[in-house]
Amino acid sequence: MIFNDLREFIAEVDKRKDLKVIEGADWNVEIGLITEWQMSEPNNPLLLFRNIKGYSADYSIATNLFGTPARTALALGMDPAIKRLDIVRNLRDIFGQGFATIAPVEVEHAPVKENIQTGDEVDLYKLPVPKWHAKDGGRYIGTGCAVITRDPDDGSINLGTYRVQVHDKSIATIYMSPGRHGKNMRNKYWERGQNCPAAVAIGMDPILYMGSHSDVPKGICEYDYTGGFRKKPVEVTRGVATDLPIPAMAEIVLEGEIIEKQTVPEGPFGEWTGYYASGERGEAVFKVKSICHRHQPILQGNPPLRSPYFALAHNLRRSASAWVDLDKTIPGVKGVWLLDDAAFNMIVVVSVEQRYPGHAMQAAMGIAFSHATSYMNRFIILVDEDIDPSNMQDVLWAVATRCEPETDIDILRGMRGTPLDPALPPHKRNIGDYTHSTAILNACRPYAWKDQFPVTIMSTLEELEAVKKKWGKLFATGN
Ligand SMILES: Cc1cc2nc3c(=O)[nH]c(=O)nc-3n(C[C@H](O)[C@H](O)[C@H](O)COP(=O)(O)O)c2cc1C
Ligand SMILES: [Mn+2]
Repeated sequence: MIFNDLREFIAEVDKRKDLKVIEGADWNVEIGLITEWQMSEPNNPLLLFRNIKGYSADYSIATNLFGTPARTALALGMDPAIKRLDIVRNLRDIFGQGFATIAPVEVEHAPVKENIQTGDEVDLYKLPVPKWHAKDGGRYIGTGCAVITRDPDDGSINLGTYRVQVHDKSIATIYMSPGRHGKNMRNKYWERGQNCPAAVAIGMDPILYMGSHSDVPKGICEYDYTGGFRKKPVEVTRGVATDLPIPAMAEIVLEGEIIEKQTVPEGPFGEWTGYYASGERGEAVFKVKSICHRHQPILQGNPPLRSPYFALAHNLRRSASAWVDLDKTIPGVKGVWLLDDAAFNMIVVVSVEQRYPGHAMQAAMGIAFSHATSYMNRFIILVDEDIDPSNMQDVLWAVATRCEPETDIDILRGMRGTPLDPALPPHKRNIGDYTHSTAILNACRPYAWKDQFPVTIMSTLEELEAVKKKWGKLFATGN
């Protein structure tokens, strides 16, 4: 099933009885707290906040959109009953085979333009913008968003999910990390002494959202990527205050210009690492010139939390991309998994069926090299084929019983990092050295004496299935 906008997705989730409506919550931290609490519960529902304190009933906020593997699968057009590692396997197949991109189509019917405010009518506080985490420096309208910019040289369009803070009725900021495509485009305008036109779409169909925060190579527009992935073009319409193509089915779109010489303090913000690590800095003003929104707009909120399921398939998609990279050169890779509870890339597990000396280490080098995992990856854990890399109990058992520290740990230094790294020492931060080290924990049975390694007491899947078949009835619920 492919969703054309956020509402269709929410309606389908509701139909599946996986939606919770919350009335009367406060935009000031409370909605963030409820989201954090719910995300840590098993089988947590999608949250739709209505009648937000101090706001008209016309505005609502949706959070925890992709908080379970089932909703993640649904959003990706897969069977919600699928196992997490199978989502990765499916994505590996999609990425491995490759898909043709499909350009967006410009449409007449653009619900996002149902309500338009320009000039003095612009007031970002008319929207129930949440303060997500207690120590955030302010209210963030952009987390479930896509920032749209055009390259002034070649006219190409980029979409990126960058956090957007509100500072005044028509003043916001967009924080882009070094190297982001949107930032490179913005800087090109500034080098010419011009302001950078930008549009921020908030609330959109799940795959467009995923496209916006995926590592889509430079030169490929995220609209085209999304169209290719969905096998259906994204519908766009000309902007109101800019001539940027904006998603016709988006809930809300802000348009305006990013101005180099005007800055305001941005941050701190609760980040994906689970810390407020990058602090408060000066950031260029995004002067908002128009707000478009649908009737009864739904503000999409994806505040970073310690669970990676705040975004859509971020860790699953990267696991799949790294797996595709490994498959190109290394045989016997049985699975790649970015540990859910370990802040995306920070711990990557690879399961490999060892076929020759050095095979496992070669897989570790692949992870260190892959574009999907070469960033902010502190641990690579290598496990044998009998270990499910997505099962933390399995992985920890393998580390405890097969990784002998003196011989099975290696350290790579000067690896690619970020100012968002909470463990970056002050002396390195001060000189802009954002590198870190990566430990490789080889928890595979040593290849050379693998066959002499003690046999595990675990029963085989077949043995377990057989016993379940014979005795399962006795344990079935209701008996
Ligand atoms: C919820 C969420 C928030 C994000 N916030 C930021 C951000 O504030 N700044 C940033 O540079 N990247 C942020 N990212 C990561 C970028 O969206 C991602 O790296 C994307 O690929 C960038 O697109 P680009 O390569 O076209 O620049 C965020 C991702 C998600 C899912
Ligand atoms: Mn891009």
